[in-house]
Amino acid sequence: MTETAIPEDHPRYASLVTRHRIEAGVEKGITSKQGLIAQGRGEAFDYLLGERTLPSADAAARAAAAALLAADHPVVSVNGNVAALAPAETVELAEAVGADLEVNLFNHTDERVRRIADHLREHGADEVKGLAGDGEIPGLDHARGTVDADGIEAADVVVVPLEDGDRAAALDAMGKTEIVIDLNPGSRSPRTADIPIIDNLVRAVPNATAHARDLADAGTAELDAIVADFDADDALAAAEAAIREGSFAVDDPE
Ligand code: PTJ
Repeated sequence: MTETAIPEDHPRYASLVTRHRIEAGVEKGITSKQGLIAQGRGEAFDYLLGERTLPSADAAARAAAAALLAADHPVVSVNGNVAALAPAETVELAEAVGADLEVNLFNHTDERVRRIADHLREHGADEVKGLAGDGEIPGLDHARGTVDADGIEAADVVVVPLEDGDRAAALDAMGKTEIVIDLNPGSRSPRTADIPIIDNLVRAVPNATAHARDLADAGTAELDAIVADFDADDALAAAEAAIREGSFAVDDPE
């Protein structure tokens, strides 16, 4: 079934569309096969969260927008799942906050970096970093630690959606402000993040963009206050509580 053939009134429409996008991403050579597994894990957590943006995740998206707008050199990192699920929305977020886009892969191949960069350009990006590979994240092996010297290596604030725990920890050790989007509040990467957004990427990215547009005229003091008011531990605890105490309200006819 193609994305357009999925009936919009299907009760699992949003979930089916995201599955289809990941599948198409694998076929196009931009998403790794492991991306299919990551998607399944994410879906399970989204189901437990009620497939909605929690108020705590909305507050995190606002804090993320504020941190990005206040940054000197923000970068949005893009992997194979992000490129497949929300390419245009990711480009829009980067534009709204003045961030660079950089392809940075867990399962790195130059070919996939090139394909993802092309895919992002097809969805409106001008410049996409990640092809130079002349910088590094110290403490990781070569493939996973390779970044652009004038991109992630030089960034002060980095958005790392669906990141693996090792790299999140290594970026943290470099002193960067990390914004992680991940549906699992128990995963190491959101636990390492300064701003964990426990939400589905397909909801979190446009939500952060909407907050960024809303805050476009805010001064540095206001942006800093929004970031300072955000409490990462509270956000993680709120998501965990929603999972543990939630009911199976989502109707799944399959
Ligand atoms: O394209 P590459 O080579 O960089 O590989 C990307 C993946 C995602 C395959 C790689 O980083 C990986 O294997 O990640 P993990 O360790 O499986 O972690 C993925 C995390 O993302 C898990 O905690 C999932 O719950 C979460 N996740 C999956 N889909 C979504 C998500 N979080 C937010 N939105 C989603 N749509």
